Amino acid sequence: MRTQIAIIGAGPAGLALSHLLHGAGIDAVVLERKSRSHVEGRIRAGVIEQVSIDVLDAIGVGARAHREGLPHTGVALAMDGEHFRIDFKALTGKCVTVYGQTEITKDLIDAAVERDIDPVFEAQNVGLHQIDGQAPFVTYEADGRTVRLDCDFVAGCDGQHGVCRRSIPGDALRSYEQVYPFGWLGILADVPPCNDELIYSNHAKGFALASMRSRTRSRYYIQVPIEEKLEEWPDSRLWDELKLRLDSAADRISPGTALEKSIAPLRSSVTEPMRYGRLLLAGDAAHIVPPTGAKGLNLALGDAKLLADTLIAYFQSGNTSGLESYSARALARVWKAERFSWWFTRLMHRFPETTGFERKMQAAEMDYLRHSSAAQTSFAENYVGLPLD
Ligand code: FAS
Ligand code: PHB
Repeated sequence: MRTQIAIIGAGPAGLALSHLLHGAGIDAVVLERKSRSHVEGRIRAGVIEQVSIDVLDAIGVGARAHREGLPHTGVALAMDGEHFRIDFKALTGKCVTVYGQTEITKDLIDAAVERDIDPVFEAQNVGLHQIDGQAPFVTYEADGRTVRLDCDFVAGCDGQHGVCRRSIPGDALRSYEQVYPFGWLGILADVPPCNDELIYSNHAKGFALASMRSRTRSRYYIQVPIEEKLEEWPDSRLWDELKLRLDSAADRISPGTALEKSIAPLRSSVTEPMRYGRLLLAGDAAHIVPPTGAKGLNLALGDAKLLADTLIAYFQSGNTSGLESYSARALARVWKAERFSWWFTRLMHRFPETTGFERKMQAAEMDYLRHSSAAQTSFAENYVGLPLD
């Protein structure tokens, strides 16, 4: 078999890339190791930047996000019983949209099937070959057969635990990482949200976040020690803890049965460069952000757009300069999102080893943010999303 681009992974990065290339008449095959129902069932991000909505519209799959997504013009921050709102619409003219990654993935896959892009699900043991040469190929197993797929390029969109980044020789990579000493315990429940905008709270007992998926489905998170076990958190205990940490909205929190409950570790990590020969990385395959800044999904869609433009320029005009600068251009945006996510995580969480002085720094930073329009504008610019290029 032969294609122009072998795309590994049917997450937001891989699927968006396949549509953008399809729109430019470039042939691609998407290989995904999980089943379609597994990929469509995952509960992940929920806040989308305008830049990401623009990518979905460019692909022609943004209609449902516009119809069912909730535009948010601001966000509430709280610390030590004080809370205030940052109006990013007034400060930047832009807003974000609350629309689940689960729904985006369904929209991308439905449209892919309609357009005969047909991702290959349950493709096992994907292997990359000759990615440092002129004629790379990929092998995988499907329906008990081993398939060889020759291609011009491989797009590594297979997330943090994928095969692509691991296929690059260690001495060709530089990795940067910060692991946080806590995780996020998240709950999804069909109860009305306690507020019409997100609330980020830095409480003495730890961070808490009130988010949502719709006006009838809520998503909440609390900070827990990294070694915490899910079984230690029956729903009732979690709702009590949320009422404690989201004190400004406690009387509006309606408990309900968990549809999904999980603990996710928090990590910042970047792998450079995002290109190795004929392999180009995009999304979580190259970088991870803590979810505090809601940047993971948005970086994945941003990378997909940048990579698509790069490959389209190459195939349409033989222009290789985009290929040469792809990694630097993508990383320029990635590092800014990493910085914002790291800064916001440090501001809103209680670190076990925090000294009195560091706590005072958090309080002073929050007080400055509360009273400075310059600080709020910087926050808003980063939260609504920095331009692609
Ligand atoms: P993805 O991980 O989404 O997709 C990669 C795909 O590649 C997967 O479908 C995987 O099955 C496939 N794959 C992996 N290895 C393969 C192989 N060897 N062969 C074939 N296919 C392979 N962000 C937020 O902003 N807010 C959140 O609340 C939030 N929650 C998250 C919770 C979890 C548990 C995780 C992991 C991430 C969360 N994120 C969140 C970040 C998330 O949104 C990611 O940034 C986003 O999914 C990245 O998209 P992709 O780069 O496409 O990678
Ligand atoms: C979510 O709704 O899942 C969500 C929202 C904002 C974040 C992280 C997660 O910062």
